[in-house]
Amino acid sequence: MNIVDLRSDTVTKPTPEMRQAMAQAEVGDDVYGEDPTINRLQEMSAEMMGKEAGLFIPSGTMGNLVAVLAHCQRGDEVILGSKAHTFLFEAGGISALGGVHSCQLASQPDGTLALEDIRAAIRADDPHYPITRLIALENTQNRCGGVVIGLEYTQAVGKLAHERGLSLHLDGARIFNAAVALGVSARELAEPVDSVTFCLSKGLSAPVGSVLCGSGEFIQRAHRIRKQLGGGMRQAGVLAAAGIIALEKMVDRLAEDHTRAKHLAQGLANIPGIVLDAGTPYTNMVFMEFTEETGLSTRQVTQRLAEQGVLVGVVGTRRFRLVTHYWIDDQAVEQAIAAFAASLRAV
Ligand code: TLP
Repeated sequence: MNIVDLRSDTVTKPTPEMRQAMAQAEVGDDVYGEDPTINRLQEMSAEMMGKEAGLFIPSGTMGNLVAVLAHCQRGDEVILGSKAHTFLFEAGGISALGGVHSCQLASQPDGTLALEDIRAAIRADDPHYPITRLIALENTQNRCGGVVIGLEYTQAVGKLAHERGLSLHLDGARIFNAAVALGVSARELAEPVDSVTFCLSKGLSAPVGSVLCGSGEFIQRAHRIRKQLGGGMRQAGVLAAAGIIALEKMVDRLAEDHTRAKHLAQGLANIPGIVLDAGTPYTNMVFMEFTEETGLSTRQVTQRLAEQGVLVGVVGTRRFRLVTHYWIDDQAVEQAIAAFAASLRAV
């Protein structure tokens, strides 16, 4: 049976071209800065993000952690969204490992933080308070539906941050999805921010890795922190080689994932018992619920879907996230729609 894995775009496996590049990659000891493939990936990444330098990091989670620790001292505060990945899904690393305090503002349905909320959250200079040091945004915003944050908004937050002497970090795990959806370059989207992480191992299909980009001085600090966290890798050029293919070949095709997500949503909308989130999909994620009237539990539905080869992400009671990616073709979309129709039919 063909398995249609819609749980996440993190499940993507490397393409044949990536596997070939990995096998042939020139490598060296990256802790000495001697891996030519990693150096090339970092240079390409910095160029694509419009920053001075880049740093290859094992995961998006570590990328955000390194960034926050490079911006903040212990006891400093980062302003972020209540639905930010760094707040929800990074195991509290910034607090546990960095002693960084978080100020969570309500993530708005469009993925933004209200500018007036940010303004009000910036602390006065008072010994009772932690020092506000950093603002963090996420684009696309995962838990707000994979929604795209516009350029003007990011510019407004950048302006506010810099006027108040703060830095702005962007969790751009899916910044290329945002760029493709908006028809702008990732460089433009990252222009207002001081640092940005993006993932090679999601929609871009590389097996491992993220890149953190920022000023030369910032990346130097980040380099030491990555080492402290045990993220200094040696001959990881075999991984970076796949990342280079990801950047060269896999960015523009993300539009196909967005189109397939739309087809998937259209097919699901016709099935009695399914309610799609308003506006979904914005990019490669479809968020949906099935109604209580179906008389089925979340577990029953996921089991029925799995029996038909369809794997979905459970994000709440009767609530799923379905993510399209390189390994989901038109036929997989049809298989998923048919499986939902069959699974939600009366018990
Ligand atoms: N997100 C994963 C899960 O952790 C939820 C997913 O399936 O979407 N930033 C954002 C916005 C992310 O969505 C993720 C992964 C990360 C950072 C972390 O990346 P990794 O998994 O490489 O640590």
